[in-house]
Amino acid sequence: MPIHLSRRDMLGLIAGGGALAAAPAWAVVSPQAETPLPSFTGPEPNPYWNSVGPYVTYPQKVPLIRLTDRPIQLETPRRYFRTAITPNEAFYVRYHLPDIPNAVDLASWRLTLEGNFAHPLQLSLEQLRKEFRPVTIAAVNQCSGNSRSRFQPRVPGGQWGNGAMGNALWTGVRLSDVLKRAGVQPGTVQIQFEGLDHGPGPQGKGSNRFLKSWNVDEPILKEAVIAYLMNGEPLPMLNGFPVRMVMPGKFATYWTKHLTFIRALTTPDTNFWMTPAYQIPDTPNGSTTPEELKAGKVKLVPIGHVNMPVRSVIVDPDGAAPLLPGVPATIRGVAFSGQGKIVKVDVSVDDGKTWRPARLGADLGAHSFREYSLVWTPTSPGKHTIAVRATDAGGHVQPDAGVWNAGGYLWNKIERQDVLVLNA
Ligand SMILES: Nc1nc2c(c(=O)[nH]1)N[C@H]1C(S)=C(S)[C@@H](COP(=O)(O)O)O[C@H]1N2
Ligand SMILES: [Mo]
Repeated sequence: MPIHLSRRDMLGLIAGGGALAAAPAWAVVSPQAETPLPSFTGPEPNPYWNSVGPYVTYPQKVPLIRLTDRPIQLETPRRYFRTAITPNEAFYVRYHLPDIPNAVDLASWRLTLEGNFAHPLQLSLEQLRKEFRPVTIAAVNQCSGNSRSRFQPRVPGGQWGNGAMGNALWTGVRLSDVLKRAGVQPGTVQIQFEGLDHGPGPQGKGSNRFLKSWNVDEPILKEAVIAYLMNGEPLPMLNGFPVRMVMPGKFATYWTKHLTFIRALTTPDTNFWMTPAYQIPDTPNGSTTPEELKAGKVKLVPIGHVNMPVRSVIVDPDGAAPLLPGVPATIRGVAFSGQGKIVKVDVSVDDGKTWRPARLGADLGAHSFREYSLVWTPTSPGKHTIAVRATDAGGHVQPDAGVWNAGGYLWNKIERQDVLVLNA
């Protein structure tokens, strides 16, 4: 049975109440989960928007598309991207280690700041809420490997469709305020983040804790938020209850869930999850070729060196039903960028030959999803290919070529959707 927590239970918890006494019961598996799945999901001739796994219900979640169970990886179905804010219960889930908390006792839980600080701290959730100024920001959390199933040639790793992303209003405290109170001492080179999950990672790599670190002078540390609310509610357990890091503009691998340890390090972090994992080619767009890689010509850097490239997705029409000539259809979806707010979204109904500007939805801030829409009244019957192309304030425009790198990261090629228009 899934965990059922009423909103009151959760609000009670966040007010500093007792344990989250949830049964460690896990997935409710739908019958089709045992059926073998196709191993190839795209991109040609007809890509699936999502990955092809079964719909499975986990605690506090609507049915999501399961890639793996240990560690848990769940993708958000396409229809939830019609709106700029992704509902908590539909927000995707990604872990690296199998042993994850399904209960956190807030009476004893503390955010611990240790290492090279002048005043090591142990902060309760109550203290975080009361003793630091709250801030709220809309920001997209996107997995580095979102859309990895589109890569050609294909690369190992979770074969995500486009749904390893979500946008929420995150409320919490500035990391910099907490660091200031602890007093980062001279000699600190990096700040490290760790959550409550553990368990064997890739064999023999010392990867049994998911550790991520930033250089101490990295500007993102000034913007980062330690979030205790997601869309105004306590975070779902699977999205990092009680607090998680929010690193606006950066890929989600740095958005540590169940954040419990912040360390001031005096030597750089070389753990598996910093290197070799989550490294990208130090090339324009992080792109390379299998040949260059094999020849050992490619310098790799942590994916934290870059912000998320501009991209957009088509949600409607989804090609499931034909359109009718003379009947208006709304083309819509969301666009976002880690490199400046979305200023323009263009739509094509002729496979990218000609473009027209879409209407943009509300501006929720530079790091948010932005809705776009365009009403199209098809006139000629037959197959039509819709394409969507976003532009950000930094002048970056989505490319019409896919990147390639061994991690399957940074996908932002212009998306297409085929639709059939019937005879009148
Ligand atoms: N504690 C912890 N935090 C983590 C991870 C993890 O495995 N453990 N994975 C990271 C990665 S790679 C991603 S894509 C996001 C996923 O966030 P979500 O599960 O809330 O969607 O969490 C990040 N934070
Ligand atoms: Mo990720």
